[in-house]
Amino acid sequence: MPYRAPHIASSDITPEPLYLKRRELMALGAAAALTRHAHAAEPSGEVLPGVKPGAFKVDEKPTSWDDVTTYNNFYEFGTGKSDPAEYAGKLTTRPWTVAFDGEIKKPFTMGIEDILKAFPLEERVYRFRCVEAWSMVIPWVGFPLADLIKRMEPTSKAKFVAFETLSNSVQMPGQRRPVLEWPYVEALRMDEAMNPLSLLAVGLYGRVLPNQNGAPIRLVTPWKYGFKSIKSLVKITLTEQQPRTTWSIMASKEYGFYANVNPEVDHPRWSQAKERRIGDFFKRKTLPFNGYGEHVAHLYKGLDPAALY
Ligand SMILES: Nc1nc2c(c(=O)[nH]1)N[C@H]1C(S)=C(S)[C@@H](COP(=O)(O)O)O[C@H]1N2
Ligand SMILES: [Mo]
Repeated sequence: MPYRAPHIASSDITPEPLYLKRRELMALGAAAALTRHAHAAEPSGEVLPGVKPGAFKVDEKPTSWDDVTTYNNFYEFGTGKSDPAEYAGKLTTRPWTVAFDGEIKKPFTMGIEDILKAFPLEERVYRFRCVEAWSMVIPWVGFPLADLIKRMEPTSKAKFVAFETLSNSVQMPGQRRPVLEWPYVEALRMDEAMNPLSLLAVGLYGRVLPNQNGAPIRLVTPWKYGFKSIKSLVKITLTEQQPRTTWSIMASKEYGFYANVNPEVDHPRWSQAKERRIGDFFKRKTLPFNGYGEHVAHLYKGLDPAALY
């Protein structure tokens, strides 16, 4: 039987009678959600000091703290949407060290506290579109990836930026199962990484990033599908060759290197034309580059758009 990647939009594969049942269930779920939101949790956790308003802020209602922190993809803690919130408490994020190496002047490491001191933090409210056709609006706290890359002092051979998540099957029980090849790895082309939109996030809603969202530091590239936004980073490497990336290793026909949000290029198993904004009932149209085309479309001039999924 051919391998079926676990990234599945269930409404697109469920047979019709079951789907109708699901819709009834969803109506019940919506009623439950209303009750839940009547006393919805306020943002919690340690407040990050000195956060300035940032350059990019979409004028759309942010997704609730509850939804952003309980509906997650973080397969190191299980493949269910509630698994990361349930199990990521085991992750130890202090002390935490990130290694910088590859095509740079001299390899070095930095502790998370020093990273927080070295880079001024700003808030950016970004749209976030998962390849599974759901989306959120998230008020991140972080700093531009470009600032960190400048500090790495790239050599002239540095063409790509590779990212690696922590490898620790004691703290990350999902890594005991071969759901993906571990550790999770992702990468950007150097000009994508240097684009002002590329963010290293350390917080949410003005608070320290919850573990389930990729503490203590994760990438956010809002014009790309969510899987590019790799969590809990321990290593950043500049390379000359295009690095391997987790989802393209897993299912190369379904997930490419660029992973730019494109409503016109369907996933082989479902449409990417629309998305469900978490918290909304009706679907909305997905925008090219997730609405960030004016900032990033120039990066892909001359490349076949179908090759950019
Ligand atoms: N290490 C790691 N990073 C990851 C993932 C993962 O499973 N492991 N899932 C990706 C996917 S598919 C999405 S949609 C986003 C989800 O981020 P969020 O839970 O903060 O919304 O994280 C991405 N980064
Ligand atoms: Mo995703």
